[in-house]
Amino acid sequence: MLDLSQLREDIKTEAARLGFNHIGFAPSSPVPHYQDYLAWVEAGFHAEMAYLARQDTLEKRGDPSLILEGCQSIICLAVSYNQPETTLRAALPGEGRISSYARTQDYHEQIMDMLKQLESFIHSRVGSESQLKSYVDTGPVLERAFASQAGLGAVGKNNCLIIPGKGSYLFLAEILTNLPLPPDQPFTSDLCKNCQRCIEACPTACIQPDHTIDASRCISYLTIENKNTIPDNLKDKIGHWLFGCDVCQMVCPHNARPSKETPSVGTPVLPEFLELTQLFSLSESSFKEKFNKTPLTRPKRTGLLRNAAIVLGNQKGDHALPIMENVLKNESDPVILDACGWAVNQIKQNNSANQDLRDD
Ligand code: B12
Ligand code: SF4
Ligand code: SF4
Repeated sequence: MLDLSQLREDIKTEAARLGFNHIGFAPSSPVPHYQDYLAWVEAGFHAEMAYLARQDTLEKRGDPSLILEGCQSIICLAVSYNQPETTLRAALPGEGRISSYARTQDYHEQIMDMLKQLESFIHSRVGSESQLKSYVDTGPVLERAFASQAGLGAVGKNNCLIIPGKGSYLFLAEILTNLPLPPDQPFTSDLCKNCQRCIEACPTACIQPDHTIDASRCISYLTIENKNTIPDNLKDKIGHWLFGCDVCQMVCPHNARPSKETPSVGTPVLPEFLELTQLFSLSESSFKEKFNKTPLTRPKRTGLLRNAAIVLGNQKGDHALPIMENVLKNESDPVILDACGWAVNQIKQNNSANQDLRDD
């Protein structure tokens, strides 16, 4: 007879050995906050991320047994990643900032390896007939809502899963299973109370009052997932963010003094701030080589150069002008051209405003 409580304890021990920092168990049904998710999609807040609104994935998000037949439990896991070193330093002229999660090698592969090892362990204990399905980020699963249901922590107003005393610089992952593992108590405390810091600090004011965000305005979306030009009214809000955005986490008091955990995703391979003008000399192949296996390949060369041009336009530094003008002459990609054209205008307008001041 299988002792499920003992199995649960053994899974916890093995998960910790593999490098998972937190673990909790949730029943797979009912799906927490599914109606909130549907309302979010209905409002169009998913922007161009069509996969989030596809009928088949909508249904799977609402019913994990459509992903794994007979699904009964979700083993929710969290892995800490490296926190920003210098919390509030702005980029120096010519530099762009990389969000903290993106500085190590791509987490998907690393965490999936850990999940596969945990799967093997469970199979070794209960036999291969038990059904297991692992995801990290890319599956049609409400990862934050389930992590909270499994007792890990609360979803803050900034929409991030926060673990008390540990903060929110965490990746989430899960294993769906047909094993009826005893669940944890859901996390019910409100960790935000009257705090509004993230809402006030968000550069694009995209944080909604209901623990969700309007992704179409979020800098993380605009600089990573968005394949097109960035709307002019949002370009200046990007500030110094070359890739992703950490503002709503950096201002969060739960990240002020979290007890640091050893990240299992390794040490950073990219700096916190990257020199921007050098990016414009990268060919497609040298771009791939330089950022190989890091998240910076996600927006491709086009997206990263678009972002770099916008940051340079925001900084209005004269030194970038000849480089931007050269790109305008030699580049054919409309997305890069749009961003460089805007940047050149920003720098020139700034120069003539300074000239006017000198003339006065
Ligand atoms: C699409 C996506 C994005 C989009 C949209 C983000 C968003 N906030 O909706 C964009 C590209 C903008 C994005 C950005 C980021 N992302 Co992202 N993203 C996802 C993805 C794939 C789906 C998220 C989603 O479904 N969004 C729709 C909203 C409505 O759902 P939700 O975020 O799950 O929110 C639910 C909870 O708020 C829940 N809820 C729970 N408790 C409570 C309590 C109350 C009172 C209420 C009302 C609701 C509520 O209700 C909502 C609906 O179910 C998940 C992976 C996954 N499969 O879940 C990663 C994920 C959320 N991203 C992650 C990360 C790390 C980031 C960034 C920090 C990266 C960066 N530095 O740039 C930013 C953070 C931006 C932010 N403030 O949320 C992590 C978050 C880890 C954490 N600690 O929360 C995840 C879980 C990936 C992972 N496996 O680690 N992301
Ligand atoms: S990631 Fe940046 S832009 Fe997106 S919600 Fe947070 S602060 Fe706002
Ligand atoms: S900054 Fe304040 S309101 Fe925002 S998530 Fe953190 S505690 Fe909650």
